[in-house]
Amino acid sequence: MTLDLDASLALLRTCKYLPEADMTALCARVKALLLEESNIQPVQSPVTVCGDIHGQFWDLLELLRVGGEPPETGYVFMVSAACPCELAMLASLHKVWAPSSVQKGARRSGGRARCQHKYGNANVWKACCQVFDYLNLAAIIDGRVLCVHGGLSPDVRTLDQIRIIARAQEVPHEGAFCDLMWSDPDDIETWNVSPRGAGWLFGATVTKEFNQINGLDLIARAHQLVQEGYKLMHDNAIVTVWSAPNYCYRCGNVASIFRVDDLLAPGRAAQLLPDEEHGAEANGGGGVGRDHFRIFEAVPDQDRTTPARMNLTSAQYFL
Ligand SMILES: [Mn+2]
Repeated sequence: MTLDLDASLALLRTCKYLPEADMTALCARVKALLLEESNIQPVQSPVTVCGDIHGQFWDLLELLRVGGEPPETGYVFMVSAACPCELAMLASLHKVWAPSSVQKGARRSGGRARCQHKYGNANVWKACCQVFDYLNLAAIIDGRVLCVHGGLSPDVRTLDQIRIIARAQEVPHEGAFCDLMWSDPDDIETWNVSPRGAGWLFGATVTKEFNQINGLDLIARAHQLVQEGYKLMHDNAIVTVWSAPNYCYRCGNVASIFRVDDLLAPGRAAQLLPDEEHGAEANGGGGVGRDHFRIFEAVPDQDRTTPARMNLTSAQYFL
């Protein structure tokens, strides 16, 4: 059968499940595209970078409203914990529709029962798992901004070391692949154990050295709730982007998306005024300021229907 992408996307946007045949066909199509892609998918600016959305489906629609609709706007999603509806939406944005990149960090857990209940079998669940397994590990924008879900690893010094990781598997419990998914920047110099029990805490020296060795201006990552939606750290060498407003519908935070455009290009950074709040005078992504971030809030309760809440129980695992 032929998959009608426009009709499927229209249905998905009402937060309805696709018929099983359409869902598995969509997953197969996305998997075929992902198979051809690098662990670090090259992306050109202008592009909009998004962090965790955690199954807050109606807020994903709000994100697209604020950020611009694909295919006119390209996206990099540094997601984790996708639910089927959200996954299909992201998947259909990914290449099938727009120059988007959706990264690994998405997990298998927490959707099987729903798929089983809805479809009466695990076929959609299995198809989704295959998409999760083939998602990229990272994206790189104009060769200068690395996008990764978590952060850095003591086992990874160069981008080429990321490019040779065997990614077609569930996230391992340790090692470079695991660290890229779950590490966090911290106010330390080098490395420390992570309270998450997976990945590492890494400091400013680590970030700056990694950027210098690999010719990067900036690392964009997600994975940590930020009340203000984004947070620049390590003298603007790394930024956390958080895109789930009022996380779990109780954290009271705003969300952000990060617009990467030619303002980040070499030579343009110096023309920007320093960002007063974050102090952009230092090295790293010196040209990054608050103008690059769009802040948005959660869709009001009355504008969400029940399916959007279906991921709440699985949303708590790690941020
Ligand atoms: Mn996460």
